[in-house]
Parts: sequence; C-alpha cells; structure tokens
Amino acid sequence: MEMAQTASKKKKAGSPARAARAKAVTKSAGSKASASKGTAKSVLRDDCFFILNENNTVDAKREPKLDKALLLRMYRNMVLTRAYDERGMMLQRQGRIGFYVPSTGQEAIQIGTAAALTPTDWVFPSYREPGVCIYRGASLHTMLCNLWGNADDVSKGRQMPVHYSFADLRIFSISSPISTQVIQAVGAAMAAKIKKENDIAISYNGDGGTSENDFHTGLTFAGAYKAPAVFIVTNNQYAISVPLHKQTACTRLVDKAIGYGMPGIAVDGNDVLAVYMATKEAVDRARRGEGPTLIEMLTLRMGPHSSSDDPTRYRDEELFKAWGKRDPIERFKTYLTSKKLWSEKEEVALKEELKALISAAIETAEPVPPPSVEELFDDVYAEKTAQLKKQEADLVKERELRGKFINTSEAFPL
Ligand SMILES: Cc1ncc(C[n+]2csc(CCOP(=O)(O)OP(=O)(O)O)c2C)c(N)n1
Ligand SMILES: [Mg+2]
Repeated sequence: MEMAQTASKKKKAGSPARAARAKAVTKSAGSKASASKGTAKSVLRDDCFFILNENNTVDAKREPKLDKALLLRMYRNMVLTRAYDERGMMLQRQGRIGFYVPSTGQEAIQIGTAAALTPTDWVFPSYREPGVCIYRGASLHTMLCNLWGNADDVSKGRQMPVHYSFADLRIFSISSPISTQVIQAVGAAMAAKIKKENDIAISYNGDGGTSENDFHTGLTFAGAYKAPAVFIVTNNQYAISVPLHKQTACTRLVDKAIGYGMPGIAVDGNDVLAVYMATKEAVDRARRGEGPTLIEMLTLRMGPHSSSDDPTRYRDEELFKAWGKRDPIERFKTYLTSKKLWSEKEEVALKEELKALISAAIETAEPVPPPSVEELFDDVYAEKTAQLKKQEADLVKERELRGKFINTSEAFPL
C-alpha cells in the first residue's frame, strides 16, 4: 500500500501493510493514461496490495493461511451474489420488477469485506452491495420482496428496489443519497466506542461518493475522534457515466486518507484474498481502539450503473475487456482448483443448487401482495395526526370507488 503516512511501523511480515509498502509506487500508475485506456499487460495500479498474481499464481510468502471452510464459504457467496444479480436484471428486463442495480465484477469486494466482520459489527452498505447482505445470512425471500416493494418488504415498499435493511443483521437501511451512510457509520462507531462495546462500523461508498460532503465530514470526524470504523471506497472507475478523471483530480483515492489523518491502503478489488486480508487488518485495528482506516478497492464496474443505464454509450471498451480478464470469481476459482479445494464437478452442482435456491425464493416472493393502503400511514408518527387520519380515510374511500388501485408506475429514472 502505501499505507498512508500514519501507518503503524510495527506491522508483521506478510501483512497487507508491509506487502504493499514493499511494492510502493514508483510512478503514478493511476494516471489518466493507464486509468482511462488500460494497458496491455495489467490494468492494476502499481500501488495496489494483491495476493493473487495476474496469472493467478500466489507467492508463497504472501499466501494467507485461511481455513478451507472460510475459503469455500467466500466462494459460494460470490457465486450466489453473481447469480442473484443476474436474476435481478432478468426480472427487470422481463418487466416483473421496475428497477435493478447489478454489482457484477464487485463480488470479491463485497464478500471479502463481509467475511472480515463479526455478526455484531455495524454495516452501512451502498446500493451496490447485495453480497454483503447475502454473506451475513439475509433471507433471499426478504431481499426479493424489497425488489417488489410488497407486503413482506422490510421497508413496506417505501424504499427503492435494492435498498435492503436487516436490523437483526445490523445492516442499516440503504440510503439513495450518496455517501450519507458514511456519517451514519461514524455515528454508530462512536456510539459503540462510548458504550465500550467491542463492535466496529464499516461503510461502503463509490469513487463518485468521495466527492460528497458527507464523505468529507464523516472521515474528518472519524480521524479526529479515532472512531472504530472502516471506510470501503469501491473505485469502480465510474459514477454512472462520469469516469474517475472527470470526477476528481485525485488519481489515487487512497491518498485522501492522508488528509484525514488515518491509514489508507489501495487493494486489488478483484482479488478476494487481498480484500479479506486488508479488511481484516483494518477491522482488527479499529477493534483494538487504534482508529479508522480507508481502503480503496480498485475494480471496474462491469455492468450498467442500473437497469436504466446503457454503458455502451460511454464506457472505455479497452478497459472493459482488460478487467473482464480479471473476473474475481474466475480468479478465485482458479486458485481454489490449484489448491485442490474445488473441482468442476462441485462447480456444476453449486451452480444448479444456487439457481434452484433463487428460483424457489422468487416463487414465494413474487405473489406476495402489495402493502395495504392503511399501512402507508403507519410509522410516520407514534400516533397518527388528524391530517394523516383524514388522508387515510380519503384514500380508503377512493379505493372503494375505484375497486382497486392500478400500478401506473413509469420506468425508474436513475
Ligand atoms: C447526493 C446524490 N447526488 C446524486 C445522486 C444520483 N446518483 C445516484 S448513483 C450516482 C453515482 C455514484 O457513483 P459512485 O459513488 O462511484 O458509486 P457506484 O454507482 O459506481 O457504485 C449518482 C450521481 C444521488 N443518489 N445522491
Ligand atoms: Mg463508481
């Protein structure tokens, strides 16, 4: 890494901090030339911490000693996340749901970070982290009910699709306004610190999200108060159609850590082993009371921004092809197969099992009716105001007159 200037000098050999320092940048590999055009050999920036080499071999000195059960759990959840995304997009294209946001290509970031947390850590995802919910054990039925906004949706249809929340898993309700989750995470981290609990908070935002005031406010506060927090910045190189070099003059988002007085590390976001190790180190650091860390996960958004977007109108095809060769699931599978932990036979069985799992969840979620009209007025105030009561009565009367309400919703704009 360049773990930014404040990094501890006492890192153990083989730790992400040391490994990345050893590979410290000699030139700004994230310059416009390489970031926007890609290079023939590798598109990974020189300052990124990695464990899997470009040819998917692993230097024995770098290889972490992880349990077989953990490795296979991570692999299964990466494949499940990909399958869930594919079905989500398909449901939208079939006109069965209104909107979807795929996270294709970002599975290593989601699963590697989620695997580094404990069940009681506080999680503040963005809309592009379904895998974090999946890894923490969210019900697929309940996630799908959010896509329909139906009566089994946790948010009772009041949120956009892909805006999940699971209080029991300590996954906060996802906010559409970019980076608002950063300050929320700092608040939760500070609360845990004040209450002397052992939990840390993790937030996820994108490259575009680093331009938001909430990102700046959150990290300034977290640095000053040593909040037990980890900030995942997923640099997928686009904010809808805006490429990174138009978003900011800062070519390495990890450099922002310096300004907030916290360590930072840039990681190959398509290498789940590196993602896990770097996140684990940051999480452990926060839990020891040593303060926050910023982790820049470098990747490329392989799908559209959302089901309403057509990336072929603006994406850099060279870059897209180059990152396509670095698919995080394929790379991890190659590693597991080389370690004799995985086989093609198991792959076929897993894909079938997960397909059936998602199909079964769709079958139970799709027929769930919409939330009742009466419920629309719940949860606003502890007791309904006279105005709300009148609105409710009017709506119920209108339903009686019309027989039912017809869904006339148009396509989502984002
Ligand atoms: C405060 C705010 N401004 C604008 C938007 C519209 N918007 C939704 S997603 C998005 C792009 C975010 O890009 P990035 O942070 O890189 O995350 P990514 O979508 O790549 O995961 C924008 C501009 C918004 N939701 N909130
Ligand atoms: Mg982005």
